[in-house]
Amino acid sequence: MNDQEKYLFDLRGYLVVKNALSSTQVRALSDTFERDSQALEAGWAGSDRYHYDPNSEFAWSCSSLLEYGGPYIDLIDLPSIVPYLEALLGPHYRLDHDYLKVDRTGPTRRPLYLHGGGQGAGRERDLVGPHDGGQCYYRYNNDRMYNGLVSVAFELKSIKPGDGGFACIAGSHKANFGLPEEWRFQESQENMHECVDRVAVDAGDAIIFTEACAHGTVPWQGDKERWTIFYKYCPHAVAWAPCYYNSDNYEGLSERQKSMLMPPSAYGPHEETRAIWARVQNEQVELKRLRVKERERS
Ligand SMILES: O=C(O)CCC(=O)C(=O)O
Repeated sequence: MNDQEKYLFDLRGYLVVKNALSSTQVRALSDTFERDSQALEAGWAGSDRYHYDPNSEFAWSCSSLLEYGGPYIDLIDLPSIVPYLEALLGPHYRLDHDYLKVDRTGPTRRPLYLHGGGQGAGRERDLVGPHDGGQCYYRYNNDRMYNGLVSVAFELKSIKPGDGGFACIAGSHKANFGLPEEWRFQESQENMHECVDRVAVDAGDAIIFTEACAHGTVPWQGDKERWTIFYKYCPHAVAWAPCYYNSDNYEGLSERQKSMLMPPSAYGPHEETRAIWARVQNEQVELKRLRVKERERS
């Protein structure tokens, strides 16, 4: 992350990384999603943080884009994004949750709902974390930036000005006053306040933003659809999703990717913590084995 990018991120709370994905990656990610007809129809895949299937075999493990494997595993620790995450979160951080959403016109079109907004300004009206105890922060000290939650939005299709998509109030990650409530919700683009920046990007670009910046989705009115993959990262000591990853559930992870999927703790990817979670994960394997046996018996 160069000095210009640091300046802009600190000033505005977001940054566009051009060509974060190659065209081959965009195609592979899109083709994989397209084959999942149920998710395509729903316009949604992955875990966010509320979607938990109580019939799931694994404790904590809500569905995740990582189950698609291949190009979705590569996104966890993507070389074009790593320098930004290191500058914004420090050398160690974890992937907290992921999802893919489709924005389209028609009855499923989402209204603008601005959320986030510096220094806990959103308070209980805030979607990011009404009980986060101030963890949705942005601050700068000791010559570096600190963030409670950083989102990487990978755009799989180009977004023209006026289509809709990501929007934010640039600079609001440092705001001291709460967002005026009358600007928070809008059903259509016409009534959005002019202080809301709309961000047009090309397929393969990534928008990196701090969740402390008041942000949301502009109601879609493009001719085509918007397909966006979100990977959300936080310091090791912080957790947003109530469901954690279990790295045993996914194939072909590097050691670094495994450490980024570890459940939260201030120790991070420390030897002791690894040992604790390795034991928990082994017990999950045993639990699964016993469940299958029980099912076969009954
Ligand atoms: O549609 C977008 O890019 C914004 C998504 C959003 O509001 C979020 O990730 O919290």
